[in-house]
Amino acid sequence: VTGPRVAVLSGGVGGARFLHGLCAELPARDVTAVVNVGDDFEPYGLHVSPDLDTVLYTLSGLIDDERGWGVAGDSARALEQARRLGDEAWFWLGDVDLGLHLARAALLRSGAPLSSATATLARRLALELRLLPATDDPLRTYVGTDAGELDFQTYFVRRGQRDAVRGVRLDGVATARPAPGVLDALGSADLIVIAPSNPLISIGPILAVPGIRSAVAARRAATVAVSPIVGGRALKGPAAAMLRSLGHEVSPVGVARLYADVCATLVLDEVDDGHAAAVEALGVRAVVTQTVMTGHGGRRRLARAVLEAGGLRCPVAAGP
Ligand code: FO1
Repeated sequence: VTGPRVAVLSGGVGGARFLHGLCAELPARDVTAVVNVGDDFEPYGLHVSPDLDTVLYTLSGLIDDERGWGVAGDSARALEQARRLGDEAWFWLGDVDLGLHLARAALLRSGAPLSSATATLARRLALELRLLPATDDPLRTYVGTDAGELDFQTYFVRRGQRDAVRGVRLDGVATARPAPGVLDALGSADLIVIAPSNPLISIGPILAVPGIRSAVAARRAATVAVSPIVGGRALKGPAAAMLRSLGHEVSPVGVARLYADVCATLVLDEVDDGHAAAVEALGVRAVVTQTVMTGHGGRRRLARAVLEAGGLRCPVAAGP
């Protein structure tokens, strides 16, 4: 017997935490995550896929919950040695995380596309959800700033998000193809969820892969988005500043405008109750609930609220 199938478009921390709650509410094998790869980066000759790895580490319990990325308690002996040997090593890769990257590098070098390397890593970490990169093709986010155009990790990590964002360019997007399984998952899901991730640099690059936005739009009635903006702020990351500097309203209304063609429902936080009418005026149903994922209970609560907003009842008894 299979339960409802859910496909989730996800970036890093917010999406991973939502997926963690969802996989406690539904059998994880019925969940497919379609994950942003625009942040991917090749330091030290390795392929780092931060959003995929944040999902892998969050769902396997290895995550450093405070930072939201990397492995809890990881050491940095390899990186320190690289620095002693003259490498700037500004991108932090812990020793345990480095181990995952060595395994991924071996899989990719043997000819596996990113999607099958990811499936292998997920299986080896005993994850049951289906974890898909949005695309196997190179798609890289570049950020236009007053200091020039920067690759995403130079903007995000090296320069600490200090530059005002004037534009976002997705290199390679025109020829990127959805990874195997993505369009099938979107077409056959009972519910599609757009996780509370940055609409511009996490969800944007997924929807921009030719074929994905139209596949979600074709399932608009079955798609529920969760606003990552709560009370005029992003819970994590630069979404608020980025929306503002690119001329979007920093509220669930601004989010609803970006998603109005792909989702029929937006879940927004109680503190934004006053925005519900303006969201609905855009033709998007507003569901108001507590969206802040405090602790594992908060992740599960949000997952249940989203399943309910999507018209699905949870087969698993409501937990804490
Ligand atoms: N974020 C940082 O702020 N500094 C880092 O040195 C850093 C290293 C890193 C390594 C692996 C990984 O999976 C994520 C890492 N992140 C780091 C986070 C990452 O850059 C961002 O969280 C995402 O790209 C934004 O979604």
